[in-house]
Amino acid sequence: KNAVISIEAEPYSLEITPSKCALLIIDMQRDFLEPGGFGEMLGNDVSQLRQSIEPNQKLLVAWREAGLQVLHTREGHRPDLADLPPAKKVRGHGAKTIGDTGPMGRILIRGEEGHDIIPELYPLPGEPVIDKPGKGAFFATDLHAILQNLGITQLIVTGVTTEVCVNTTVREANDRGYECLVPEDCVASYFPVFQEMGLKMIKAQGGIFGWVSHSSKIISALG
Ligand code: TIU
Repeated sequence: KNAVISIEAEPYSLEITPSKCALLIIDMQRDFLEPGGFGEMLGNDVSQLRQSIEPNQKLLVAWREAGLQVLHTREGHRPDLADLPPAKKVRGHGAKTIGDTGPMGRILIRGEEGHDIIPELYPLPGEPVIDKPGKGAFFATDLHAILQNLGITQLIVTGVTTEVCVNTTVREANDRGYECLVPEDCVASYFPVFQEMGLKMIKAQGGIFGWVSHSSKIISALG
């Protein structure tokens, strides 16, 4: 776990120390990935996101088998909505917005069915779950403190959506000194063009925010 391994990536290979590298799975929640949730209510096609489930499962299994650190995040708010900015509550102008009751309970509210992580990627006891009110996983959460306590300096960031919560989190992490690698098959967007551009933005300019790779490259490097 302390031996450095090289993962083939763009714009160039990333050397990781597995004991210092965590798998951070962003917002693989029923509200984003299942019919009847928040994502579909916003007018999106959830099948675009569902393509990332199987690659995430394979990577998660390999990462757990190697005995490495896994963390999960969930976007959502307090049942009393006290942490929901009014500007976010009204966003989208839909008939229903965050906090209203949908087919999977109150939309994006902690403790509701739709807010929870999909069964395919459900956290194991002992894997930290970070509840976040915003798009970035560092804003108003204890993620940075937890990563520091664990001695983590590198992140494999997966989840949804590529251009929103994944990109925001990668930028936040990069500014805090973490090296971030994004496996392209383990992130997804409702919009194919945003998927493509969201990944290009990360790796452009010599890896301005991080590295882009594929789950198969990570799994083979774990060997
Ligand atoms: N997790 C996340 O990306 N939250 C979003 O609201 N994403 C959308 O793309 N809507």
